[in-house]
Amino acid sequence: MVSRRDFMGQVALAAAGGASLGAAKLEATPVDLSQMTDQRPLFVSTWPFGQAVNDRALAVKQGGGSLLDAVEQGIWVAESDADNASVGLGGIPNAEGVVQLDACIMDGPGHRAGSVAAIEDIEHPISVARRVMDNTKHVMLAGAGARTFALEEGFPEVDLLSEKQRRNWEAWKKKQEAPPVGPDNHDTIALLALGEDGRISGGCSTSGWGYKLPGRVGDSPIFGGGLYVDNEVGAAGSTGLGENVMRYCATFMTVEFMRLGLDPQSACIATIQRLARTDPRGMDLSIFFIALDKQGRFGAAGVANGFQYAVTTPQQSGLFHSAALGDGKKVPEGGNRQ
Ligand code: SD4
Repeated sequence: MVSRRDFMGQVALAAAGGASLGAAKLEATPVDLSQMTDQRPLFVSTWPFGQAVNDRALAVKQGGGSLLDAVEQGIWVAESDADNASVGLGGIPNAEGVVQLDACIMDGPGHRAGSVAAIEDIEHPISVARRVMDNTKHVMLAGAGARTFALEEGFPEVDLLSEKQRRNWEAWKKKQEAPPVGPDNHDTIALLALGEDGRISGGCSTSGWGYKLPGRVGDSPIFGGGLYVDNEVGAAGSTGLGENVMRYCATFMTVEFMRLGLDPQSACIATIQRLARTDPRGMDLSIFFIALDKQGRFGAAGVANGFQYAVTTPQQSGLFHSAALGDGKKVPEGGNRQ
């Protein structure tokens, strides 16, 4: 069994290996042995709050649920946490003070997918995304239509705006400044899962960019944006400024890099390098990726230091630091919202 401390002890090496890659080459970093496991199920998710999500997912799976149940119900933990200001209940509202949520889910076998965008008044958009996948002929529902569908499916109507976020929003409205988000309460949950039978599933859920324009849809409900799953290869998820992810189909790119032979961390690095070469902003993109492959390897990379991700199997659970590219600046106070 590898303890959390052992996990943490190995991360510096992994990060250093990632950062040393040349800018234009498609090449693998040496795989850190702590970044592969034959233990199943394997859950990999974004940010330290992903650990509680992984724990729930593991419990659901061990309790007899499917891998997809594990993904869905794991994500419920972040969605129901009112102290988490970037997912579900208690999320930061849009510029009009309305919480609008984005989420998607993918199931590797059959390449099945469901998604909701800019949905209001529903605590668990990940479950609505699953119903879209399971109960409709469609892949994505947005806005008022998504909300109506959810209510018809029996989801309760919930006031998602917490008192704290309402006060913050009123203060923001007066000043129209950057949102006051602390380092412990930011960002999207993306959860990737590999089952005992090689099945791969994933989900993603967020309240998106705080004080966004009403109707803004980020990368999180977009396949190839916030999430991509390919049952032959692996899965990737993203957090950060969605505008800089969805323009590039970045998680699709990460999975395709893995198909070409890169390990997950190298694939995340190669994705960021590709975007940075193309984008006028270079590395100034505020983006972070996690990935896992069919063999049970996992990894992450971002354009700044300080992005942590959670990894859980029945035998071990811990946080890793991602490889950091760019100039190694820290994730800014307040997460990556700008
Ligand atoms: C979005 N990617 O809506 C999400 C939010 C996020 O760090 O992850 N913020 O753009």
